[in-house]
Amino acid sequence: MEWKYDDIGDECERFLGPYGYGGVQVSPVNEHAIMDGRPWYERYQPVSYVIQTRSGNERQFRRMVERCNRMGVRVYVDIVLNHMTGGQQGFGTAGNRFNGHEQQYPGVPFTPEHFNGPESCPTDNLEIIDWDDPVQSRNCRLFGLRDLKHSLEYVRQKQIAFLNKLIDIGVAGFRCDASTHMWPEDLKNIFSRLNNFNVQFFPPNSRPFIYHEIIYYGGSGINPNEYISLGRIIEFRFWKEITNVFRGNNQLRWLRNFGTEWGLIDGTNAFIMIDSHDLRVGHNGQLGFNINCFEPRLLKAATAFMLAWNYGIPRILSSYRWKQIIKDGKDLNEWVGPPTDLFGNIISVKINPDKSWNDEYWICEHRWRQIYNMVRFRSIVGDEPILNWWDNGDNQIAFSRGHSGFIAFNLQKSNMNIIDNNNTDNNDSLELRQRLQTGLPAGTYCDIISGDLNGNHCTGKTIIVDENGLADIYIGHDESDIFLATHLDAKL
Ligand code: LAG
Ligand code: CA
Repeated sequence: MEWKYDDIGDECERFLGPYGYGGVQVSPVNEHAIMDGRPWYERYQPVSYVIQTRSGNERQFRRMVERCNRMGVRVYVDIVLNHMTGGQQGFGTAGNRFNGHEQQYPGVPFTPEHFNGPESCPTDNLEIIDWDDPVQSRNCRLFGLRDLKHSLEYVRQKQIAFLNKLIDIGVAGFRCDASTHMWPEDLKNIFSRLNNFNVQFFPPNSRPFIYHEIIYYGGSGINPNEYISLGRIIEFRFWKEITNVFRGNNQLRWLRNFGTEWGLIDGTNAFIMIDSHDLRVGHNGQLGFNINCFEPRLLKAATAFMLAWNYGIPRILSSYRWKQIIKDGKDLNEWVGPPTDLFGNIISVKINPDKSWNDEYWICEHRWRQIYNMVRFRSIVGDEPILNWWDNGDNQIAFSRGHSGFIAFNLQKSNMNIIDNNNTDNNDSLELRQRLQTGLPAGTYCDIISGDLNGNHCTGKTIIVDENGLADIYIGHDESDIFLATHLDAKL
C-alpha cells in the first residue's frame, strides 16, 4: 500500500522474489485528485489515466514492472473504473485540472454526458440509497463519486486503452475496485477486449488475472455469483469468519470443514485476505473486530491459517504506520496517508544490513518471519489435500497438507487479550501437548514460526517425526506465537 515504484522494484529483487512471493499488488497507478491532507483514499478518485502518482511516474512504473517480472514476481494493479472524483474541483497528480461538480475531466477527456445522471439513476440526489437495488447500486453515486456510464462505447474505449497500456507494460492482472457498482455485462465487454500478454514476460496467449471487489456478507445484496465468469471474487466472508474464530467467538475445531460448507463461494473462484487497505481502518468492516497490524499476534495467527488452508488465492497487506486514535468505535485518523517528508514526498523504505527497516514508517507485514515463512509453506504444499485433522474439541487444532506440511494451533483466549466474561471453558491456560500425525516423512524438522532455517541450523523449535509420521507437538500457553508449522523444505 502506497509504496514508491522504485522501492517495490528493489523489494522484488531483494525480498519478494527470493522469498517466493508470487506477485505484488500496487495502489492505483493513474492520476487522481490531490486532496487536503493527502488521505490514502485520494488514490480512489481518478482524474485521468495518465500513470503518475506519488508512487512514481510512468517511467518508474515501467522499470518496476520489468524488475519484478524478471524475479518472477507478477504485478497486479488496483483499477478504479467505476467512478472519477467526488464533487470537489482541483488538480490531479499529473497536473490535470478537474471539476467534479461539473463532471469535467479534461485529462481524459470525460464530460457530463459520460456519467450516469437522472436518466439512469432513480434517486433524487443521485446517491446510492438502497444498496441491494441493482439499478441504484450500478447507476448511482458511491459516496458522491461521479459515476461513469460504461454502456457508452467512448467510456469503454478510454478504459480499455488504459488497461491495454498496463498489459503492454507487462502487468499480470488487476484488482477491480467497486465491481459491485458496475454491470457485469459492461465489465465483460471491457475485459474481453483486452490484449494478450506481453510475450517478453509471459507465455503466448496469456490473459490477465482479475479479481473483483464484491463486498458481500450474505443476504439479499448483489450476489458475487453474477461476477464469477469475470474472474476471481474477493470473498469478504473469508476474513469475517476467520477473524470471528481467532477472536474466540467460535471454536477452532469448527474450521475442519471451512469453505463452501460455511456458505462461502467455491475456493477456485475466491480471492482472500485477513486485512486490507480498507479493513485496517474500519472501512467495509468493523474497527475493533477486524484484525490489523495493531494486534500482531492475532494477525500472524489468522494469516497463518489463511496460508495453510487450501482455499482461494491469498493476499497479504503490507501497510504503513499511522497513529490510531479510536473514539466511539471509529479511528479519527482513518484517513491518514503514507509517511511523507516536509515536501509531501513519500518516504522510501530503507532496509538495514540486519534486515530490519525503518519501521517508524513502514509496517512491512510481508517481512514478518511468521508471515514470509507461511508464504513459503503455501508454495511448498501446493494443492495437497488437508489430511490428519486433529482437534481437542475446542481451540486446539492441527492438520497436514498431504505429506508436505504440518501446522498446529493452540488458541488461548487469555493470550489473545480476549476478555471472556462468561468463561465457561477452563481451557484458558492450557498448553498443547500431544503426539500427533504430521503426515511427514521421518526426520527432524525446523518450526518455521518460532525461528528460521538458516542452512542446516534451526533458530526455532525442532519437531522430530518418527517412521510412522508421528511427532510430539508442544505449544505452551505463553509462547510468543500460538502456532507452529513446518514443511518438507524445513527438514534438517
Ligand atoms: C472501494 N470499494 O468499493 C475501495 O476498496 C474503497 O477503499 C474506496 O473508497 C471505494 N471503493 C471507492 O473507490 C475509498 C474510501 C472512501 C473514500 C473513497 C474516495 O474508503 O472513504 O471516500 O475511497 O476517495 C471519500 C470520503 C467520503 C466522500 C468521498 C467523495 O471518505 O466521505 O463522500 O471521498 O468525496
Ligand atoms: Ca457505477
